[in-house]
Amino acid sequence: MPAYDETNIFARILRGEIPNQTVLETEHTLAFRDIAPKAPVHVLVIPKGAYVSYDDFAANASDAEVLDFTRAMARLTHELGVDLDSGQGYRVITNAGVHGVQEVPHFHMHILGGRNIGRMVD
Ligand code: D5M
Repeated sequence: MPAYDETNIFARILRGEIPNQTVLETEHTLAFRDIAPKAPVHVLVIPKGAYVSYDDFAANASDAEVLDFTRAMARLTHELGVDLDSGQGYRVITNAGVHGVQEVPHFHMHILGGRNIGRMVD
């Protein structure tokens, strides 16, 4: 696992050094609008802890952090109006490392919705 880079942009957001459009904040989780949205709904969900990737988070975060993050995701899909009860639906993705083309080395999930996201093809 690469060392966590404290200078990455999401670490700076968490430290309050740069602004963000917060959608939800809980004890261990922050969700904010993506700066370059790929869909009408495009929200990034990050743990407040210093984790590089999904595998880092899943292996090393506390149960409380994992539960808080997971429940925040479900709350967000509902509050953003894209959960299955809305009749719409959404896509959740995370990019990791070189092949995943991860730009920001702080674990994050993308929630995409508000239109048909299409098939996952290259
Ligand atoms: O992509 C990282 C995502 O983070 C990409 O969709 C742009 C977004 N981004 C980058 N900087 C910001 C700021 N300052 N606010 C909000 N969103 C931002 P990935 O390839 O998943 O690492």
